[in-house]
Amino acid sequence: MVKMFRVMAVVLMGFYASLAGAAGMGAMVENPWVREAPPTAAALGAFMMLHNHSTQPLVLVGAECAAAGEVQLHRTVMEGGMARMVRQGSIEVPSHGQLEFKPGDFHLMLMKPKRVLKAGEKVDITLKFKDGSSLPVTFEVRGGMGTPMDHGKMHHNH
Ligand SMILES: [Cu+2]
Repeated sequence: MVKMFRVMAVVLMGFYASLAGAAGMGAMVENPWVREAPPTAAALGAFMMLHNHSTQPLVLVGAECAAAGEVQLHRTVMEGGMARMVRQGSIEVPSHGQLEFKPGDFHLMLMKPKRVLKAGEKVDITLKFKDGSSLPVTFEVRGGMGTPMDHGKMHHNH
C-alpha cells in the first residue's frame, strides 16, 4: 500500500511538476512504525521519515487514525534536563527536503487508543496537509525502540 502510493506519487509528480501547487502530491513516507506500549498506555508514539518531493513546503497539520480517539502532532524537547512533549500546530518539511519523526523528537501521538496494538500488527494513519491533501499510510507496530527488522521491506506486497 505504502509502496504503491509512493510509485503513484512519483508518477503524479512528473505530471504536476509544472503546476507548482499541491505540496501533498510530493509527500512520501518511509519506515512508518508505531511503538508498542503496555495495554494501559494512554497514548502511543508513531514515527516515520517524511519526504517532500514537491517545489512547495509540505506542511503537516494533523492526522487521523480509526484506532485512536485523536492523533496529535508532538515534539519532545529537553527542558532543564527533563524531556517534555510539546504539541505542535503544524510540522513543516522544506521543499525537496525530509524530516525524521523519531523518539525524542517530532512524532505523531495516538491519544486514547481504542484497542491494544501489539507488535507485528498494522495500523492505518491518514496524514493531513495544509493544502487540503491527505496521505494514507500503513504503520507497523514494533516493540522496544522499533529497531527495524528490515526484512519488512520484502513483505510489502499488499
Ligand atoms: Cu507525544
